[in-house]
Amino acid sequence: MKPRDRLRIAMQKSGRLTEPALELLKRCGLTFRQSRDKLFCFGEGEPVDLLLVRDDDIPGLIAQGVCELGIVGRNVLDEFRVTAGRDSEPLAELRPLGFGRCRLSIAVPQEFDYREPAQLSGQRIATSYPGLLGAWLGEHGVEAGVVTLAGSVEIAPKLGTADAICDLVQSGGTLVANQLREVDVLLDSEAVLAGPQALPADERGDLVELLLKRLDGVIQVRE
Ligand code: PRT
Ligand code: ZN
Repeated sequence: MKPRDRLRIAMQKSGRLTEPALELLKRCGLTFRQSRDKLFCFGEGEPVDLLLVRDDDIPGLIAQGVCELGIVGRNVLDEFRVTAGRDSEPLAELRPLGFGRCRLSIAVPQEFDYREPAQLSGQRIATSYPGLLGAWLGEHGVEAGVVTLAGSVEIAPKLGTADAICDLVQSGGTLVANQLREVDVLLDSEAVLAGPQALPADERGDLVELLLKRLDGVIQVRE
């Protein structure tokens, strides 16, 4: 790929992380001219541009070198890290960002008397995170069926397509509404700044260093 002298940051186009991510970048002194299609935003002060994409695409875009940094949930970053092939560029969590907090948890129907992971043996578990769930089941020596769903995971037990679920939980309201109970936490998540393990050895690497310094200042003030 041709070297670039401007830095690219990928972030969610429209969703829970969009507003807080834009706010954080603004506080780091970055402002953007919004383009009409809103996929690419040109940075006005520093040579830093934004790519507005689906959150699921962010780790792959960093791994391919399309952008240097991404703001994404740890849940999405770690799922990519668990499932990416060995040839894929290894990614790093550079900073936790303190917003978008949630947990990736196992939840079971209210009547399931859950005490330990071993009880999931032979059960079907619906999730959008087959990599992280598979790793957790492996750690606990549990062999279960993993049913991968893109969305609406919480209704799978009611539909009879799964016995339990592994999904993101924040307030717990969605679980209650579906007569489910959170019983084990696989991952504590929040938005993170993701990047490649090895930063580019050119101006873009220097820009990342500058941005990290500003970010640390902003996060310190907020704490
Ligand atoms: O379109 P795109 O693919 O970009 O968006 P998306 O729909 O995949 O993502 P979005 O905007 O829903 O979430 C983006 C990120 O926000 C996630 O990857 C998490 O890192 C973080 N986050 C924080 C959450 C939640 N809280 C959350 N509560 N993501 C999803 N939820 C969902 C959860 O899946 C469940 O359906 O909200 C429901 C549970 O919420 P409670 O409050 O009822 O427990
Ligand atoms: Zn998504």
